[in-house]
Amino acid sequence: MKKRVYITTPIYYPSAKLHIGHAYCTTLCDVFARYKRLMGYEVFFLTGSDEHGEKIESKAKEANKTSQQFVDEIVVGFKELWDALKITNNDFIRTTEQRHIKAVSYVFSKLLQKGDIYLGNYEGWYCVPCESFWTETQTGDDHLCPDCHRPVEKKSEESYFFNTNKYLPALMKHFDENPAFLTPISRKNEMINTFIKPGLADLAVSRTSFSWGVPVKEKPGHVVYVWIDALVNYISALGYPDENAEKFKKFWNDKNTEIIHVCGADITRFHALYWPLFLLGLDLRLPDRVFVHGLLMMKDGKMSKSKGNVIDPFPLIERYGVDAVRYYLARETVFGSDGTFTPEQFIERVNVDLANDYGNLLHRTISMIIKYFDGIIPTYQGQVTPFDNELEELALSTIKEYREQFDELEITEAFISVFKLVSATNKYIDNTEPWNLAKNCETKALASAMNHLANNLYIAAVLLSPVLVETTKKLFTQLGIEEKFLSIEYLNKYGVIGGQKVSKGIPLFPRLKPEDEIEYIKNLMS
Ligand code: ME8
Repeated sequence: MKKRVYITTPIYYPSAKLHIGHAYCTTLCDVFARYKRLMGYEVFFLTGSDEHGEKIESKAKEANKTSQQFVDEIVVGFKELWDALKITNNDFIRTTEQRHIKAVSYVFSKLLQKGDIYLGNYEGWYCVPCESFWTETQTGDDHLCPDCHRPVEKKSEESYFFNTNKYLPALMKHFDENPAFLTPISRKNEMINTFIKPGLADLAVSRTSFSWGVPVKEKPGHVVYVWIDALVNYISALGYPDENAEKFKKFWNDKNTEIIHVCGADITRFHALYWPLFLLGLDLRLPDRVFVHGLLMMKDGKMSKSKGNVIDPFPLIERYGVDAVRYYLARETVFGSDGTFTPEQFIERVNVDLANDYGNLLHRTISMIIKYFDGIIPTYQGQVTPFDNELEELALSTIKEYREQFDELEITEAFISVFKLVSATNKYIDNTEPWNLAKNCETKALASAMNHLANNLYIAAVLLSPVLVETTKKLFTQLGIEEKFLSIEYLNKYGVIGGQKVSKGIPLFPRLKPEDEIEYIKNLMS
């Protein structure tokens, strides 16, 4: 069993402000990182910015700024967003940092010396926004980029290429031997059918048409093309090329570390094919998993500035709180599938799950404990009411299921499991009818009911803590539970909570008025 995890997000382009799609990926990785820490793992969680390339160079010119000034300003906004979303990354790598530039130069030279990179001439169809060359067949008769569907232009330039065929058999073997390497499985099939079967093209790895990049020291005029530059962040952040660097030894070279790259479906082939090929060229270990998440769309299709349907996460966080936004992102769209952002679903998710099911359960429980037991949670007495056994079994099986799902990155499913437990706990109130137990002076059964409610709320709160980073503390405070109980070790046995003094607090999630809030969110789209 691996006890360390290295998890990465893509490093985003600072060509514009980040939107809800970027927030989606980073939040889900953060939720996973927090889950693993909760389970006692040592985690290194990395995100960053991919700052070189033609697009940034031209955007900076348009804005009358140097490329460095331009990216510096935008990256401040990245970091502010991650702070607002309470992202717990252990490092933030910028590709313009010296530590990264040094690694990229080293990688390029090493692959060149080994003969894995050769000088050639590139002719192809180029998409400037995606910074990708495409073949004739891929762009079709209309010559449109297969990814973003914008027109591509014919380009020819001297370029270095990475020889993909040399390591392809080794990569295919890795695919065969590690079925979980690329998931969801549909992505693996897509890679094999779209890229491997027709023959994987050698990848252009240098450019002469712009200068905002890491210079190829062996050939003045060439800069390292964006994908070697970008992907190397995953090791430069750990100290590579110094293979004795503490972090590199611990989080890359040690087999006890599970290495997980998360990326969107738009960049699967770079992570699942080219990156492992580069690593094989560098004689480095391959990652354990590449997990591909789907893209968040808007009702009218892809998010884009020109359509005016981009959602900025900041005002959402400000108005609804960080936990509502994090929960919506983790719960609404199955991690691994495409999803659609709608204001209606956002409000419904917050109202139904968080305000009604979860928040209300806490409110009802606390009110009853105050009313019937002067605010002290009765201690656990085993199974007393006819409904206790079933509820306990469900709680314990939920913990198990949740862990299995989370370990497989089935994050949405894991939270669905927790909310089934929350619903069953609400149902337990209807079944046990505490008000009748009180009326009939069935004190032992009433105490047991209150204890089970408190214990189930506690379990749900611990399981939700990777996503609800502020609410969990509020719930603990209202139930009088000490912070040390926010740990997986207390979840092995049912009934640890009891004897605490509860206190009434403000509702965890106020109920939102759908019409007003839907209008508010619609006005945020720009
Ligand atoms: O591709 N829905 O950067 P990028 C969900 N620099 N996720 C989305 C999304 C959406 N609508 N839009 C973007 C790059 N993303 C390169 C990466 S990595 C070595 C280099 C997320 O700024 C998703 O994770 O275009 C996607 O893969 C990534 O942002 C692309 O970010």
